[in-house]
Amino acid sequence: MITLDEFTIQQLRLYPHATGELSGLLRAVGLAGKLINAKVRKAGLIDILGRQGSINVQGESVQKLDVIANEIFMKVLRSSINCAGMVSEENEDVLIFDDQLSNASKYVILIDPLDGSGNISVNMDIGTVFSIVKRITAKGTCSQTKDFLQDGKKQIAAGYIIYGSSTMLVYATRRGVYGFTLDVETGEFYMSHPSIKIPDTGKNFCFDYRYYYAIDDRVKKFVDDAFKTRKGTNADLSLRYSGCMVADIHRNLMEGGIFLYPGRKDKPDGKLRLMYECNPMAFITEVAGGAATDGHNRILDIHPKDFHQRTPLFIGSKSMMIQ
Ligand code: AHM
Ligand code: MG
Repeated sequence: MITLDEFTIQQLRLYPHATGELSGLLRAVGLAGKLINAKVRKAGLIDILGRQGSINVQGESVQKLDVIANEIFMKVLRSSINCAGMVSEENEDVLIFDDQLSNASKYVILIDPLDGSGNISVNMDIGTVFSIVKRITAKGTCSQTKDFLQDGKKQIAAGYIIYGSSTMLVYATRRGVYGFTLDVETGEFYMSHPSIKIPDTGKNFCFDYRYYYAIDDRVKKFVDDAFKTRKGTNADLSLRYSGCMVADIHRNLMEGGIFLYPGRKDKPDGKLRLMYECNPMAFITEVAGGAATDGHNRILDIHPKDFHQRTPLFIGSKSMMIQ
């Protein structure tokens, strides 16, 4: 039984020059996840369900739990002193931690504190997604653009937490993808999935079909072909779409499948955010042996221009990808 804390410390020993900051940062994310989990588990009993009343930087209605999760991350990461700042789906601007120790940290983090927030009020899966990059400016001079606006392929680590029938934290470094399940009795994340590899194909096809008539002909054909009953091939494909990208991609990592959120006539770049949704999920999926593109190009090669920019996303088992 290896805990998340023990495992990150063990990993540290593999690198003689490591300072322990990445391990510390991953443990801080784990702590924030436990605090959010504690709220989620009694969501129907305390006053945290429903809309908060404001509209976020994305123009979307903010749920109370979105705000709570964001505040938990801001507090935990600031006091962990293992990152120099954070970008969040819920904050318009970059948050730089300006105390001396944080500002000397090697890493910055980009987060969607609560993914799938439309699922909260109906007690369905929700998640957290995070991306960690190494800052490139000198210590004490953290820069909003240089440090945070880096290509996805520069990620040092990325992960997600799924608040599902159990709560899991999954993270990837270039070495592998590791999954930990929260034991609520002891309050520890224990390693449950030591090496996650995505099957090369699978049964799951995750797409919000209501957009079928607004997507371009190429993607329409991709969807049509997937569901054509061909003996011995895709006859048993299931349409799965939970409204929580983290949950759908998690299922595909376990069983094989594809998730797509394409661009459409009214939203050519789709909905999902590059920096803290698509990049981290693409990094994890690639390390697990899968693929992630915007329909043409690799997600991890996109040069970002804005912290909150969107991109179409096709992600999952290699043999199921759009060509
Ligand atoms: P959120 O981060 O505001 O919750 O939005 C992201 C979510 C994804 O988890 C999910 O796949 C998608 O939005 C659902 O959107 P749609 O209703 O357009 O299919
Ligand atoms: Mg999201």
